[in-house]
Amino acid sequence: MSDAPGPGPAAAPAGDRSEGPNDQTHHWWRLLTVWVVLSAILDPLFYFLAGPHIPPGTMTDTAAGAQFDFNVLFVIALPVLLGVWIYFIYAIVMWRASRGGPEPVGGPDARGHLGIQVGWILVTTVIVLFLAGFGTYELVQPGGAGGGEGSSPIWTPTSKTILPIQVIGQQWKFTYRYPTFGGFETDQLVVPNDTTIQFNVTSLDVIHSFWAYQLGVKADANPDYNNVAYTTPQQLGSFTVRCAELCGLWHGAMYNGGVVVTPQQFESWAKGTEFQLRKNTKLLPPYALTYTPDANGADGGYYPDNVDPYSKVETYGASKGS
Ligand SMILES: [Cu+2]
Repeated sequence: MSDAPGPGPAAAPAGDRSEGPNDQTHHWWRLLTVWVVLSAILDPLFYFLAGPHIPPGTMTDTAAGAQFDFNVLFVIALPVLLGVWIYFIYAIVMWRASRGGPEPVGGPDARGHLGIQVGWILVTTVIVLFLAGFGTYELVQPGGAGGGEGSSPIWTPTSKTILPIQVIGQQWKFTYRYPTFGGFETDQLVVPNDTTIQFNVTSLDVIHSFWAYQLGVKADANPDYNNVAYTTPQQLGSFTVRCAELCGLWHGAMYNGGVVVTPQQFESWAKGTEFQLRKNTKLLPPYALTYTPDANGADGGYYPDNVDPYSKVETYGASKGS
């Protein structure tokens, strides 16, 4: 930035009274110094003071990943923001028209400066390309980073033991089925710590979105579709689940909570609930990755039931039998 061309007579800022026309490069050095010093102070301040509190927290590996990614983006964005603001404020203070003085005029430099143009393009290109690479790596490396990856994920976690939990969106609640525990269904979401979870997200009616905020998991819930998202809890505690897709009248009330418990607590909860709900589980459709929408709606929804006589024909337009 110090290679500013020699000042011509018209290049001297008209409003600058304190310095002669030969001091142009001083502006750059001053701006550069303020920018470097402020960036060097504010970046670490943000990263170490605010960074650990940035949502969604660190309850799972994917949440921690999202927090880290946000902080990296912010640390890179802050100097850019500072550069614009510092120059803006400096220009207003230094080069404003003086009262009753001559109008400020743009000199030759105002029309183009090769160094600044090349530098600006180079720096922004490097930043954007770096972030594209960084973002891609951060998405792939943790097995989809908590996002829904579709029914056949290409980025899978390395963990050998994976607990599948089915998330069923429906107007207007989420229920959860645990296929490795007899396929019982409950509206309680309990997940074990230190265990890789495979959420199989689907819907019985319209499109919903399973957003387990503190888990750093968000996956669309579509009828007739199994959307897979992975995460691994690393902290005990409670979290919230919200529907993040406008899904009808009570969309705003479609939320509940869940808990991360120890693997031992989970094991006893799951076995206990499996036993407790065993009669209900028999009435449910067999566990499947998706459930065919059933127009009969005998259960207040499209969940195909295998006990209701009206629901044997699971197609739209099915009529009541004789
Ligand atoms: Cu919903």
